[in-house]
Amino acid sequence: MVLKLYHFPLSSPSRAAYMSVKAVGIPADIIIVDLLKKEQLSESFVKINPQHCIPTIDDDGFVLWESKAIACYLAEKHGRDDLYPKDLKRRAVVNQRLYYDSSMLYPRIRAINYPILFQGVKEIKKELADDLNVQLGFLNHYLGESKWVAGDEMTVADIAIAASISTVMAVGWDFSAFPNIQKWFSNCETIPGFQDNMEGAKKFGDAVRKNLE
Ligand SMILES: N[C@@H](CCC(=O)N[C@@H](CS)C(=O)NCC(=O)O)C(=O)O
Repeated sequence: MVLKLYHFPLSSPSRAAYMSVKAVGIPADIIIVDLLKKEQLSESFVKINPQHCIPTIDDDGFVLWESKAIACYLAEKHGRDDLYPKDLKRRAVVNQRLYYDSSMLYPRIRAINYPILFQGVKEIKKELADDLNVQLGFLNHYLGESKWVAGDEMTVADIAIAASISTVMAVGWDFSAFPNIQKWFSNCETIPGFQDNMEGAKKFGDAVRKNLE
């Protein structure tokens, strides 16, 4: 049975899972769950994923959510050691970058955008902007040491972080202090599915900027 990906293109983690599917190169049935219409709370979706979050995959009855877990599972299942290296230390660095995105970078992006999109907040608070810029500084530093975020090859860590950074770019963030991120991001255009990712990010960025007017 073909893989099912429950997806919403405005969501950065979901775009990361989408690009992972494309990068691994497997066919998939993309099922849109529109979060703006609260479709994730439908009885049928909650039955599939009681945590009702996207991205979620159904791989012939095996259901999994969390974008990074999905990316690693698919790369491992399809023998894509380039995307998720088998070598212990290389994999450890990929994992470190994935956890950095999960626990440091993406939460700062969400902390800025979620209140603007859903809670009527009309400004980006300086403390939140500073917090995000600190994390962007770390990413800029990693990218001064290697072409890709976890070494000289593109991995699932690049896919995850590219999805996050696409969102930040789309809201119109100032990246002038982060030249290594800018250079890396232009290389990310080679990630399969990257243009679709940018379209979703643009819709998200437009919605945020509209609410800031
Ligand atoms: N850590 C999760 C984050 C997933 C997540 O927060 N998904 C949000 C959209 S960005 C969602 O589905 N929200 C709807 C809900 O939780 O009801 C991942 O990387 O997949």
